[in-house]
Amino acid sequence: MRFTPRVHVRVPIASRLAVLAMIAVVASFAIAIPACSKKGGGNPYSPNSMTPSPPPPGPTESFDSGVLSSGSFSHTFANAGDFGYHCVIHGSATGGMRGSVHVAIGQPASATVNVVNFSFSPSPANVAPGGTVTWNWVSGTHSVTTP
Ligand SMILES: [Cu+2]
Repeated sequence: MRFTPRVHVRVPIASRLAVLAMIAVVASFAIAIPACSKKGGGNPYSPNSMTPSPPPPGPTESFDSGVLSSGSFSHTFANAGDFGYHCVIHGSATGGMRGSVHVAIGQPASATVNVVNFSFSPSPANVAPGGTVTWNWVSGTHSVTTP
């Protein structure tokens, strides 16, 4: 028969209660961690749900060449962003004859877009903030119009 030594240590009741209190605190932190989170700055979630909030509205540009069959139209873009436009005869904000302008730092100060064959070429046109886009009517009767 083997002899297994046992060591009995008496732990005061106050120490036992302190350990139980620490366990309770750690458990409550674990419960408080939300089920979803996102790294990075800002709070992308609505206060009372885990549904992402819609992005804040960006800068807008408003321009309208009117319906033209020849000549040109220019617009200067103050802010960076992506701006769509369309022809009021052959397109809309969501379909048909549409184009876009990409305004970003590092792009050229000006761009030229041909209005030809029921399309805008190139699209997107790229310019820097403060840059000007000029549309040249090559064929057909069209407009350059923001929604
Ligand atoms: Cu058109």
